[in-house]
Amino acid sequence: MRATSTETATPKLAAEVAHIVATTPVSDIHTHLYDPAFGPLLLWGLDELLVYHYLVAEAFRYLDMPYDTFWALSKTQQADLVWEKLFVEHSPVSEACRGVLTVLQALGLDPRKRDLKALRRWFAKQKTANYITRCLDLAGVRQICMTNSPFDPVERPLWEKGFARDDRFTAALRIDPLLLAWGDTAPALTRWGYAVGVSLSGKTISEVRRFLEDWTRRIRARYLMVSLSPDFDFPADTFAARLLEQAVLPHCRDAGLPMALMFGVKRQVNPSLKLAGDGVGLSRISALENLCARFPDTKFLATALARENQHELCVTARKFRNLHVFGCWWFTNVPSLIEEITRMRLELIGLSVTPQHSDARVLDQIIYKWQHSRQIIARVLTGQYAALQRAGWTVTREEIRRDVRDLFGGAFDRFCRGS
Ligand code: RAT
Ligand code: ZN
Repeated sequence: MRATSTETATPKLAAEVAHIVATTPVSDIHTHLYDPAFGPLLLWGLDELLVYHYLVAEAFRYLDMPYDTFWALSKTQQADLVWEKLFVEHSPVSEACRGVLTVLQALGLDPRKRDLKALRRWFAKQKTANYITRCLDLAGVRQICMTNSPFDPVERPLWEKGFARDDRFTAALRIDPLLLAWGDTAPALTRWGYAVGVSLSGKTISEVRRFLEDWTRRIRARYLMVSLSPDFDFPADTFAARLLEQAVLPHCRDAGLPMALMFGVKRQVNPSLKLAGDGVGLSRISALENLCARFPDTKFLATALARENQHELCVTARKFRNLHVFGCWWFTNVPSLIEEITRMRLELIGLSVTPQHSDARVLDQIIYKWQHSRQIIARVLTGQYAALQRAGWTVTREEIRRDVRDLFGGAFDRFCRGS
């Protein structure tokens, strides 16, 4: 069998890259975590880790109770069941299960006795403020970008009231209801003082823009974002395409902010699973191509959920410098696919990419998501540098540092700044 590039790298090169990747702080550009000022919205701890929807979906493969019976249980009881099914009755080989163990190990806890109660006692003693710092340190994360929705009734009042920001937490303006459920959203905007009608008249469009301006300013958004279903198309005679074209993209251009498009989620293929019930489908990357071509002065961030969309997405990024590809999202956030996708991206678009985000919903998850991804990114990068060595090019330590800084937030920041 032919040796892979990583195997032919010198141990010194491999160790140097691994060290730099392990110690370069990362800016996590998409999470579902919250500034501590949001109190209970910032989830952390063992039970939250166990009832993560990635794990709940897996547990239901072994559970034989009705869905509603599970949902009627307390969080602790749900966590007990997930633990029993996924860690005790079977070995926890899936990525999401292994993640829990990586977190416990990094925190210095030993789960080998399978004693959930003892582990819970340790978590009960932690204080939020210290714990946040501990998780960020262990994960090597310097900044966390939240996902912030003005349409969320729990989140919205705090933004309206205002609070002292923790500067480790930045914001992104999530607008799925605006683009994907306009019929329900228009009345809400009217209630909040924006004079919109259901048909997209000139007045309605300028009021939607005013809404976007207000919220962009209020939360200090770094970008705007939406997750799209596989059938999203552009141009198209849909509210999503028309609102994007007439209101959202002009706003992004004028505010100098990117629009993040996350392609390929099939919402609620199994509603009984609630948050765990979404699936994946193949998207039309041609829609993104059309957007990038039609709006050359607007910046787009994009990721895709389907493995089969990844190559076309990279090729699109080669054609449009107003497009920045990011992350191995959700179902692609497993080692085999991260490795394949990251290598393909480096081979096709070099270092002008942000290879990973965590998508963490529970603070502690940043520890495993980044530890696991860092190992793979280091391996892929080492392989690329080894191939350069064979072509007669050597990279200096400072150049490796520069490259890794770019992958871990530098290229993203530059893209957002437009320089
Ligand atoms: O990764 C997830 O937790 C998903 O449920 C989604 O939130 C997805 O990441 C999204 O942002 O739509
Ligand atoms: Zn997400």
